[in-house]
Amino acid sequence: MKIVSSTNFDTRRSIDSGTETQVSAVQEILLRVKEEGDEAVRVYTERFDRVRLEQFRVTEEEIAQAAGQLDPLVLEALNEAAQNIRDFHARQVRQSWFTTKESGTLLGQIIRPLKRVGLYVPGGSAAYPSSVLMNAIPAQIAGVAEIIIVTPPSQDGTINPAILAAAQIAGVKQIYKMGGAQAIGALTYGTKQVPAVDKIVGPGNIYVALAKREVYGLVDIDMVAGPSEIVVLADETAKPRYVAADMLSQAEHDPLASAVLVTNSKKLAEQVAIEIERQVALLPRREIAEASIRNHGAICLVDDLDAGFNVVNRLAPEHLELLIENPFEQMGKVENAGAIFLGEYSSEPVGDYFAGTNHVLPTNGAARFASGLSVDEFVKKSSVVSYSKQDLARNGKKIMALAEQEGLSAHARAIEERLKDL
Ligand code: HSO
Ligand code: ZN
Repeated sequence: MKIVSSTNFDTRRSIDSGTETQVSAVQEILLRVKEEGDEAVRVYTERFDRVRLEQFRVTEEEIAQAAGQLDPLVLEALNEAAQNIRDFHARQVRQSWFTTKESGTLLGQIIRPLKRVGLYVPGGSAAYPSSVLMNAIPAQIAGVAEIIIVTPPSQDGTINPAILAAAQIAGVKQIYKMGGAQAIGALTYGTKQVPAVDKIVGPGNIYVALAKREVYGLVDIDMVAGPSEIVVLADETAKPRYVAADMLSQAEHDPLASAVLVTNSKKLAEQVAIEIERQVALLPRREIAEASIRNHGAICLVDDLDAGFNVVNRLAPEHLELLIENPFEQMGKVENAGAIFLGEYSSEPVGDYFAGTNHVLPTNGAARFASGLSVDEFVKKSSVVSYSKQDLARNGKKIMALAEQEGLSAHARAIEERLKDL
């Protein structure tokens, strides 16, 4: 693994915005689903997932049977993780508020949940039950009345039991066997079998991402998450074994994932490079992890920790581990990071699966301006004004002046009509 002493390197990747062929294929699928509903979804499911389905909805029996097919420890872990995620996200709930002035005017903000949310869950090897919990539970805590999962079926028309079990634990009962752009179309426009939603969240392949981009505005969407990233900021007190293992934990996600060590210790840098080579060879997903480390991995040697924090803030990583002597004293120096993990027992997978924090986080430098998935993404706010007679009498002329200045005299007149009576 390369050790770079320059602090100029960047891990930012360009965002895949699809080829023209992909974009027009997605547009055509969306249009057909809009016009033909379930029948179009049926045709595309047959073409892409190689199974013909009359009913898309997963039955209650199918959901109920799923848990029994899982290792009991996995089931127990999913249940406990779900509770931790609930506890963490319950603290994010914000209250509606009202404030009254002495003049009698009342202002406020009402927070209401979205009514219906669609959650896309990828199929195949990227079907993560943990992601079902991470997306569904914040929606539920926000008070979303209907959460709908769409996920592509396998060729025999079944759904991965771990996905169904996670959905059941999260309390999601509406699950539809459909994937790709056709599922995004069904959620956006609604079909006889699938109700239209207000927002679509969850990761997917390029077709799903392009379809979400196309329908944005008709429905809301979450951000489009890129490949996983980890930055470890470590000093000489860090254990090279841990640093390497944590970097590889994210490298195994994707050949495009990025794992970076930033350290002021030359010795640690050298030891981690050796450890990564040793550990990567032992991984079942070795090829993926190796490609990630080769193309998007780096060890960055800095003069001191302050220089290290500068690099971290420039990278604005999705995940940041602080494996340094007094992480709490230094944490304030982190300006940009999706999630911060402090101390040697806070290995990133703790957060990926279990601690309760969300693992849907801003990637590709977006931590400069964006945050991880939270309850906030499933609510909307209405502002409230109840203006008093006294305030209108006092401020009516000012409002009229602003309206006239913008050339909007009907606005001014609406105020004037009332001023006549005051
Ligand atoms: N680290 C991934 C989430 C994940 N890890 C799911 C395991 N399963 C992106 O934050
Ligand atoms: Zn992960």
